Amino acid sequence: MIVYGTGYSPYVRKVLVSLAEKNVPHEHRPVMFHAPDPDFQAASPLGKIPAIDDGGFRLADSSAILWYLERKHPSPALVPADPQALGRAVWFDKFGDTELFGPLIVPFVERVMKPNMMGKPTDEAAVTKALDTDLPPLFDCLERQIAGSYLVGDAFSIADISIATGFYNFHLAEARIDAGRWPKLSAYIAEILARPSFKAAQDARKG
Ligand SMILES: N[C@@H](CCC(=O)N[C@@H](CS)C(=O)NCC(=O)O)C(=O)O
Repeated sequence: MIVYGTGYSPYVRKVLVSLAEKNVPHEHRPVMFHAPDPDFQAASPLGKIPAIDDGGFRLADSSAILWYLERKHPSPALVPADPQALGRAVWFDKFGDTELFGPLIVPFVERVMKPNMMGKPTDEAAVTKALDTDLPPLFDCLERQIAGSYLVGDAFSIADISIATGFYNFHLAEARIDAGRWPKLSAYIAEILARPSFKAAQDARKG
């Protein structure tokens, strides 16, 4: 299986973590979004990352890919079987990809991408707005949801992958979760990012 997309992308990381958890061999091609590579373009109709090519079967979108991987490589399960747990896991996946992603990626875009990859200056006011205004209600929400090592039931799942993935970029941008204000979230994210699968995905980020 070929995985397209730079490992700096939180969405690509979802796929790399899932593959590592399931121990599925793959070749990582760390292209940027909208890369002119025709094979990547064929796999990603909108030019977004991630996309995969699994022996000629092409698919884009991190959540679609995670569900595909779940059916093709069911063990270990990353999608809960219990209906209520499944519903909550899908909710967290959507929450991570939509509400959380936007403000969580701001410090990385402003402090890492703009100066180092785009030749543009950092907008610290945008970082301050994300950290002081946009993220606290979302962190409050997550703090209320955390009751153990995992977000859903007693097993690691797509919920944990989708919520934790963007915090890797958050940390790269020297942003931190205030452990005094959000102790459960801070400890939970540290634990999830320390998993070998996240470490493997982090090692693949260069490119
Ligand atoms: N819903 C998509 C979102 C993927 C996405 O937006 N990836 C970003 C990179 S982190 C991208 O390709 N951006 C380029 C664009 O939006 O045109 C997924 O889950 O894979």
